[in-house]
Amino acid sequence: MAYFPEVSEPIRFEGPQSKNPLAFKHYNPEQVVAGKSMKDWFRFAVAYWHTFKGTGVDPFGSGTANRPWDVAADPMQRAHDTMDAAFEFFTKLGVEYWCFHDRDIAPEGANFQESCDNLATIVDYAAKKQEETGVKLLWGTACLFTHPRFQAGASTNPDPHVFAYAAAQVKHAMDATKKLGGVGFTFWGGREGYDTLLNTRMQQEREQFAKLLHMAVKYKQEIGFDVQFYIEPKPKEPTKHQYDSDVAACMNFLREFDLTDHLKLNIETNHATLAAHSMLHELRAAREAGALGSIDANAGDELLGWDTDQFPTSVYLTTEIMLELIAMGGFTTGGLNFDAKVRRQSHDELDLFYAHIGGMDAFARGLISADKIIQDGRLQNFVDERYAGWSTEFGQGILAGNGSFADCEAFVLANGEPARKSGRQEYLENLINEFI
Ligand code: XUL
Ligand code: CO
Repeated sequence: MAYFPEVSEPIRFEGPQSKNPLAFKHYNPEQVVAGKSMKDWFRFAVAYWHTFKGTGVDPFGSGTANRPWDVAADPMQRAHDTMDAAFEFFTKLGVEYWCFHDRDIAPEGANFQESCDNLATIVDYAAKKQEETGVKLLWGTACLFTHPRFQAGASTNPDPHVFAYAAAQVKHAMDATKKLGGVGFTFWGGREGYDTLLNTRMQQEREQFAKLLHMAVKYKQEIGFDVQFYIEPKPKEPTKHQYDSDVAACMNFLREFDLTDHLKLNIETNHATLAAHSMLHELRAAREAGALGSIDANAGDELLGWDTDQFPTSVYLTTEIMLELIAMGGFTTGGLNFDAKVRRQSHDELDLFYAHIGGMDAFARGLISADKIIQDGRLQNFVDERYAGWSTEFGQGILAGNGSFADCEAFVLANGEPARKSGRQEYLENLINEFI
């Protein structure tokens, strides 16, 4: 059975003149830009949870979405049907990767063992689908935040019984990811934070989180699973304060608990903005720390202070992202995962295509603009010139750690007042706009 009959063949690139809403206007997978094909730059992935399991429910109303694959009475039948719909969608859209939480793809059973069995059954089915289609797994993860047992957190729970549950669940989610050939595994601390400090031992909870991650490192070595772990910063929601609140907090956490060799970061746009940072800031911070692993591509609403997880459509945003990605030389294990959901009123199946096509086209335009900005060279030259003083013997001496207050004083006495130079922000903003 076809779940997307209106899309009879794979979405094709038709070029910027096309008026076909079911065609790419800019994303041309094999087109080479900045030395690599578009598809290799992006490594697009579809997020199983939003696209196939999202219902459109909000705090004021029930689900609105037509999801004909998620209707059978038997939960395992629904899980199989959903997997069919997912692979039909991946292949028609033309993405190479997908991402999932264990509980997105298989339902909780009556007890832990039954949940594990459900997962194993569906993973076998997904493995077959991957083989048939060539679609691959970008990363897997464990859902440690939906079930009521995790109401006070998973690894950061005051009760070690819940910690044990979370760890056991991660073990099986890692097995599932390995079986599906996943190249990454993500830890988003769903409820790893607090609602109130009045009942919380903050430092102990942070230590508990680190202990779980160390167990995961040990386990991946035990099972010979060559996978890249990611931690995904988010400052709040669902908890008031999440411990891995932004890139800086995550880097501090990883250093404090000796985990920097084992985890990179998965940066999400709407999480960056919730943390009162731009996506550019978070990407820059992670990249310059050598820790940028993967990206959850979405966007927030400028006026809403929660995680709206919208599809990215701003070419300015995608240009900034691609400037960072090009500077990094592209992903190794990571990719652009559309951790984004269609709006509640966009309730039919076609909206899922429009949303992803729009996101992919926005990134294609961002890549092309970013490449032009780099080719043009004026932006880079401006920055190089701005910092030129640090290339002198005096500047280099300070950076090498050989400077002293006495040297600085002598320099000022010899050279007098520093000349001020304009930061030229408006000039640079205009320059960027030349290419967008
Ligand atoms: C939640 C979020 C998650 C993670 C995976 O805000 O981004 O979907 O990406 O658990
Ligand atoms: Co995410």
